[in-house]
Amino acid sequence: MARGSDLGILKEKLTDARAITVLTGAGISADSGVPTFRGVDGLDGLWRNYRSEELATPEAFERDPRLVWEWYNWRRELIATKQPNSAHYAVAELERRYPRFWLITQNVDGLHRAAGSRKLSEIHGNIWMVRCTACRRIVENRDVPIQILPTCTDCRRLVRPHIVWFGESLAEEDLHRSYAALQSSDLCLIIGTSGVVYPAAGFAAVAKKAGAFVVEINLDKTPQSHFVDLSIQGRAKEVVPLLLSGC
Ligand code: BV8
Ligand code: ZN
Repeated sequence: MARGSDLGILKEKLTDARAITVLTGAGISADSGVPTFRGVDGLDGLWRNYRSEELATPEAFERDPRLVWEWYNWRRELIATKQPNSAHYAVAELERRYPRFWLITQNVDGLHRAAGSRKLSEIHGNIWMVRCTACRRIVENRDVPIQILPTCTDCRRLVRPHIVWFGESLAEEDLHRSYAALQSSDLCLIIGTSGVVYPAAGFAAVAKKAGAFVVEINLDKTPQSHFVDLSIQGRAKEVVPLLLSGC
């Protein structure tokens, strides 16, 4: 559980902070019942024993778009019944309290937006958005279940999830916005991520190099725990709301 002294240090940093950047991963949505990727109850292996790195690739979609859509449909059905938790709401509240604030999330579940966050980059996309494989038209689609090989409302060609797959680059705008925030913040909070997938796994180093005080809030230690200025172990829904009192 989070040590009082660590929380004390973090609250001090929050009091002095002028610009805050938050990076989140699947761990912040775990308390809402959304499976994380790795870890015992992780996504990997949960659906027909496939690992996300096998299905979340352009090659897998090329090979078998029906299989990939069945997997995303299964995740959409799972996420559709989930609500943001107190950690998502606390992050949205930090956005209201700090004029210079940006949220970078790796999560495609849309729960940050549902909690009221607006100053955010969903760097790996959003599971409720689809993109046409022909005319690249991007539209919101909240059908549950979704038609298994959904087509474009414009040109009727096959659409794909508007999500960044392994081997695909992030959107230039998201990369630019994320680096600008990381390089201009004096406090960076890294919440619920195992720090394995790049380029997001390199963001803590970017913030630290720019002089930010970097704090990790995570259930378990991560490859970054030795690197950050403060590593707090605990559940996001318990620790993150504590940051609001006294700052
Ligand atoms: C790219 C959308 C240019 C899909 C995702 C450098 C070195 C090595 C490899 C690479 C590299 N650069 C690029 C690569 C390749 C690759 C990569 O990083 N591979 C990894 C596996 C080594 N990266 C890419 O392909 C990226 N593109 O770089 O393009 C390029 C291309 C090719 C080659 C060079 C350059 C694109 C990556 C994006 C892929 N898409 N998601 C979908 O969701 O369907 S990634 C996906 O996995 C998530 O978005 C997230 O990013 C990642 C999962 O990580 P986490 O969110 O952290 O989740 P995880 O389960 O791992 O951990 C949860 C943590 O929470 C745990 O620590 C746990 O302890 C904690 N926790 C659990 N419960 C709680 C909690 N904490 C608090 N409270 C709780 N209750
Ligand atoms: Zn189209």
